[in-house]
Amino acid sequence: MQPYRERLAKLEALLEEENLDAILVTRSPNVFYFTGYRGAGFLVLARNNGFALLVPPLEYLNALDSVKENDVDDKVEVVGYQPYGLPEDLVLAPKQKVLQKSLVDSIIEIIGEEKRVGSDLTNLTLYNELVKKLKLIDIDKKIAHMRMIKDPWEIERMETAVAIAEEALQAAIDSLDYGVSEQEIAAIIEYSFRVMGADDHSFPPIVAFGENTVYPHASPSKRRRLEPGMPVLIDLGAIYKGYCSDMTRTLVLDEGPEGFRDTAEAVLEAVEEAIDLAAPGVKTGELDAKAREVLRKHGLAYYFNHSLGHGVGIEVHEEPRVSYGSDTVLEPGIVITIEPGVYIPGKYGVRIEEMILVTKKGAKRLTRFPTRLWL
Ligand SMILES: [Mn+2]
Repeated sequence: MQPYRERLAKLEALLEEENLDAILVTRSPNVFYFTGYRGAGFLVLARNNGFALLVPPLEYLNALDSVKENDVDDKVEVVGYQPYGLPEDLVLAPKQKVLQKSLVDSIIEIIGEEKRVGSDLTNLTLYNELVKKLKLIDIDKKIAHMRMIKDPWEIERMETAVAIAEEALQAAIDSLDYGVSEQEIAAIIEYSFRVMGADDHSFPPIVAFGENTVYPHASPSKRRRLEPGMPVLIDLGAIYKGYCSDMTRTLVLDEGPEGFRDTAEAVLEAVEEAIDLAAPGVKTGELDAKAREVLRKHGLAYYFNHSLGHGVGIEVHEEPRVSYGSDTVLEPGIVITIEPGVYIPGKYGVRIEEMILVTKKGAKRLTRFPTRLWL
């Protein structure tokens, strides 16, 4: 398996297609996608000059190890730059290549001036510097599109990230008891992630009790403690070898608040109908419309105040959007979440989030944890 050679070849192809002199990849999820390198630094592809991984001195050894481990050390040259006035004779590695220049000047040295450069640049300060010397062309969407279709090995990593999240969710549910705080449950999730081999969380876990469930992105509180009648909403995701999971469950330990059960059943119906519809050729906006249609039938669509879902991969939120009017056409290899929610102000919120993989035949669920967690 040599995934990174294939990906570097995709970047070379993009250089030709867009008639560019160079490509400058600045966002770390994109640098990771093309090289497997995780750390500060930019990937530069210059016509006639090949690939360079431009890194600050403290990442030099890490970058050297990474290109070797990912079998691209013959294609990608690790180049240091010296932004902080460190000693010129600084020793980073036996055969080091370090430019005694700032980041901007190092980029220009590799690429040259007045070139057509495709980039995913989002840093305004850096843009203002570079645009004086280069013609910059936005290729962020093109890279996002490459990342959208997952390779089988990426899906395997995401399946492991889901399995870790589901074990952590079980540990959290096992610890639920009247009197426990949201923050204590969040801590159990974080601990479980690390013990089970996750790199990290894909976002700080959301644990909400009672009225706190009406905030889709609630922060766990150390003061809010579980009381009888409160619903519990847990939204969590782990990162495994660079790939994210993301899932949500809403549950009750008792009957819950008035109307909770019917609302939860309606949300679950919206999940099921949207997943049933997902297949190659369907637009992501159609999935969102389907979930809204189900909730409207139950008189609950007013309370669904976010998108149905989003792509997941190296980032927990990435292309495609799965929202009102979005027109990305599903293809095999796309991984998205399906997460309708109903948030009734002053009362309670319910969200259920599944992760699905689009296959030739339809949708394959990556999440396996039971969804109906009420009486
Ligand atoms: Mn999500």
